[in-house]
Amino acid sequence: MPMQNVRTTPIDGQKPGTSGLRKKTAMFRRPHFLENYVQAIFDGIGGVAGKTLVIGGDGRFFNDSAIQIILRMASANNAARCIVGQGGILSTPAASHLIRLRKADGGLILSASHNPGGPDADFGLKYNGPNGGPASEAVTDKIYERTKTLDLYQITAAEDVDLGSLGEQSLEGMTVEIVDPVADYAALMQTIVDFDKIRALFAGGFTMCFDAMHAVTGPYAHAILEGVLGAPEGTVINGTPSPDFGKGHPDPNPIWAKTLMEKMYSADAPDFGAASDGDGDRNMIVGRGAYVTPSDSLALLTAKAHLAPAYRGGLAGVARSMPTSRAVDRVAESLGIDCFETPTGWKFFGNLLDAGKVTLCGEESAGTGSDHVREKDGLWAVLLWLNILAETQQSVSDLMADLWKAHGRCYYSRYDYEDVDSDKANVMMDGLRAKLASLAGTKIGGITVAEADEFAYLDPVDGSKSAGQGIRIAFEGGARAVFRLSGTGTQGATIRLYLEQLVTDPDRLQDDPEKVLAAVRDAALGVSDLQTLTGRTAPDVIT
Ligand code: VG1
Ligand code: CO
Repeated sequence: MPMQNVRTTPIDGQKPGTSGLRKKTAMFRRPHFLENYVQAIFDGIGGVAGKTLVIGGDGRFFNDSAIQIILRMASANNAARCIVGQGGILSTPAASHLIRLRKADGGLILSASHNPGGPDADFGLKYNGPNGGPASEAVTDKIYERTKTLDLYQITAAEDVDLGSLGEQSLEGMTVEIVDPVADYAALMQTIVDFDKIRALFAGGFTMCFDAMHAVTGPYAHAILEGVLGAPEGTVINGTPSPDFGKGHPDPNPIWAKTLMEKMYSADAPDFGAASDGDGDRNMIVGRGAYVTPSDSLALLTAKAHLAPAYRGGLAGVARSMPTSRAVDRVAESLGIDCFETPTGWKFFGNLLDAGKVTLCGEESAGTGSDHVREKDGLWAVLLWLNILAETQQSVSDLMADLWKAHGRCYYSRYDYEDVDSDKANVMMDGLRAKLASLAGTKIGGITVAEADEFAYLDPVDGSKSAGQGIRIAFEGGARAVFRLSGTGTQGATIRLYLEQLVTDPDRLQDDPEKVLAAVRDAALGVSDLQTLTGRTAPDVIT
């Protein structure tokens, strides 16, 4: 039956960013927009004839309709099989795992992650390769090139697939297999962390609050934390995925996960708090009255991972994205293992993980992961923390205090200036770029620049190069400022300013981050002229 070739014309602006293509939902719903992009993915990876694809998303508005379109296109392009999460749901790490487990040829993940969802909010689509990880730049470049020449896409005119029924169905000769989105992922987690230890922890009265932020981790957290691990019912809050995330912003940071933060800083705070984002790949960790920055969380997990069964033999190495604080570098050094610095975005960790050079990796944006999948993994990070808490019987704040005592503390903060006029943002970045060569040795506000450059990455595995990955200015005395433009926004430009100050003085390990970072903040604003050039006197979000 009816396979249609639909004539189309190239659509501008289909260039994948840090993590796939993200646009306003309304844009994705325009005639041919989704179809063009999906056909460009299929063509860009050399066609899907005879291939197996994993498909699922974070359940946001348009998730299910988009999946129906993708399935009809996969069928028309002669794919052999599509494995789809029931109800169209798969968290990003669960999708990555399924691709690997089922030896699929790749997968399509429908999500705009931490961006809000709904008809007036954001939507996104990302292709992951056979290793389960986000496509490399070489592949996304091919996909983008194809979007510029596309004049035809293929789609069948079949009925909708029933996404609710587990098992196999046929769509014009292609097999559609609907699977439980949680089962395989939960089984994988049991092979990594010590479930018995964590079960005993909860049985002993340990309390926790996990905020799923109305997003995809709800079903996973209910099943694993409250189901298998025996945490009391009510441990998981906001645990039912909704198409607009309860009209919230599913971004696990102290600003957007305000309810959880208030709880954790109240008199009857539980022992442990955590949150995850829209598609389940990010995590926020907070102890009783003790927020842990994602950079510090990566450092702590690196120091203590050996307490979990999967990492008992030690870590091959670790990696962090460039703007992530250098706390993990110090832990890696003390362990005698390599620490790699990569550009922002999980796609740059894939080669290092595949080559066995690193076991753990992470980003300042609340992403942590390991070689168990090829995506960052929110719930995994929470489970690894639980394993460590169970083994050490220490509180979160004591664990952090010990870490800082041993390695010094990297005070850290990120300022986001959102929806800035793109031209103005570029003028600021260009201005900084022009100054870089002459900055070393100059004194800005009371601190002296040690070195300044624009980060470029040479992949040690395949030799590929990625230039223009952010401007970094290191100061004498352990401060650093990084500037980059976001690659996930859907409106204007977002300037990210990352601030860091290393303190090793044992008497200054419990200070107010804002005060400690004041000097480097002033220096960064001074050298970039950010406020004058963009007209912004304050960031929209500070995390
Ligand atoms: C942001 C973060 C980056 C992360 C990316 C995708 O990118 O800074 O660390 O990998 O989002 O995360 P950018 O280009 O906006 O800074 V997610 O959870 O949106 O898949
Ligand atoms: Co995400």
